[in-house]
Amino acid sequence: MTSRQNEYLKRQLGIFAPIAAGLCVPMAMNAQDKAPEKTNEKPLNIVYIMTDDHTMQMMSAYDTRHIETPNLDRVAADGVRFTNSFVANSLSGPSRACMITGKHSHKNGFTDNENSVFDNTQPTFPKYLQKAGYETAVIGKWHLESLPTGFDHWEIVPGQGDYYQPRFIQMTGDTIIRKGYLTNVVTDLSIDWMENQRNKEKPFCILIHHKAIHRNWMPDTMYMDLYEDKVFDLPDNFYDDYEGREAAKTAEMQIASPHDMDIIYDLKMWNPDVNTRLKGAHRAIYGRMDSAQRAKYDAVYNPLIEDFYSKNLEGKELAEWKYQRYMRDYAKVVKSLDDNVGRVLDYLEEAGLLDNTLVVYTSDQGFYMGEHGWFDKRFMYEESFSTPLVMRLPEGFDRRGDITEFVQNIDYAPTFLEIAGVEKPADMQGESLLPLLKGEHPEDWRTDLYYHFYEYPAEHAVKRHYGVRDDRYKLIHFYNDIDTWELYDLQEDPREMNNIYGKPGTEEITKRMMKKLKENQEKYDDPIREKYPIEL
Ligand code: SGN
Ligand code: CA
Repeated sequence: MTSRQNEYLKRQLGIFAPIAAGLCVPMAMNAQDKAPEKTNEKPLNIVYIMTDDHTMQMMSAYDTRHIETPNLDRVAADGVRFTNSFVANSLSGPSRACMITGKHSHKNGFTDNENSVFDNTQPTFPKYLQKAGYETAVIGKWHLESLPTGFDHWEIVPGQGDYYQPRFIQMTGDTIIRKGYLTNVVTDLSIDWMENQRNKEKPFCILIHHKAIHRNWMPDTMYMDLYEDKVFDLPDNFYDDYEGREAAKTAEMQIASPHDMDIIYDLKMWNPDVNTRLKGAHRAIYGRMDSAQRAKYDAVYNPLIEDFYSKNLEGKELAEWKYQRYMRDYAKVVKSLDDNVGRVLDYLEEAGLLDNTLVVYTSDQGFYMGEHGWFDKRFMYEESFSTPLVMRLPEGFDRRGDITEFVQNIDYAPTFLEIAGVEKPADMQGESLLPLLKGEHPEDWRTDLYYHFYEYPAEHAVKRHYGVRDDRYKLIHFYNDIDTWELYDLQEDPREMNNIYGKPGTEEITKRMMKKLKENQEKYDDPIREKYPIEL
């Protein structure tokens, strides 16, 4: 647990003792407190599975180049795949806050992982669901610093969580250690709650939040040697020089950089005689393994370590070796996740719940798998702005295949409310996806998306920025200690290599996109527009 979280936990358990006892907490619910109008005879359950840093490139429902994810694809096959799915702020805590409130970061107050603490007295969709008679639970990564409210049951990991022998914070305030590999443990706890703990008279909503596939990509023992023979294709812009993109030049998320991607921590090439920035963090993680896990780990990684140091790789050879190592470990962690999503689907089927349950699979944001030479996220560029989103639909929903409308993680809360028959609160900024799930194509559906990233100065050094994207163009303003604009034609330049902002011939497009940016900042009421007013 971080010291900030620890402090908050203590404070909160003192002030809000009723939370731990599972009693009601006073909160700022507004006019929408009225009794829900039920739209379904038999209310639908919601199983929301969210991973961390899982990107479309590594999910075969979206991209078949790298790995197979049969269970994730099963979710999509019995339902829908969103092909234009995006986040509002590509970072864990902010993304989770957007998701749970249905509001952009400037409205829910959780702008970045470093300094924000989620005001847990504000309205969230689980609170509205509880009022509508749902039983709610969250298990796994939480990352909002304050404790969960609006849940009948919760068990969360402190901060980023541990892959092995994970620590969990329980509703009593105790932190306990559970044996095993986190992805399996989160699934065990979730299934146990659905089967043995919840009130089966009520509809339920469970948020199953995995740490996988977050850095530093530690695999489960059974998959430690998986993909070791696989050679992943190098993205064609792996050697990007960031020409014309000032913010990209100073970002610290390059696979090739010894500072950004740590050979010991990230790539597990332990060597007592080599000192790296994050060497200690690797030791702490290794130290959490039990003897059986460590034996398996050593058996797989020790020969790789020996081989690596004997080769003395340099330059491009080293960069490409790092890329392969990164892809393999990431892919192994996805494999366990995929298995565990399969376990949840199997459980729902065996328990007879599948017909009456909406199953959602998504991630807190996308990730770079070597595109632009990077790992990590944060940028409004496509790989990290987008996020996988597939849904298995319950009986009565015949829609199958792709939904191509623009959707964003602020839409999940209003969707779940509509499913529960609760009217969308006036201050919720997202749109319910229910019409899309029913096969409708609302004419007034949004035609552009708004984005705002705040976490700077911080790890990975990605400058603050906001922007707007429509079906063809993207306009971004990097601000704070920089003042640069970027404009992309996604049709001509889908990899966003060519910043055309300020180039002759782009005047009309720029004007149009500036207008859209201004409109979105007004629509969502982002105060940044007072600091950087857009003159048309
Ligand atoms: C940690 C990671 C970063 C990562 C952030 C945010 N560093 O700080 O690489 O960008 O989390 O990730 S590490 O050395 O601790 O692994 S997020 O998904 O939680 O937002
Ligand atoms: Ca994340």
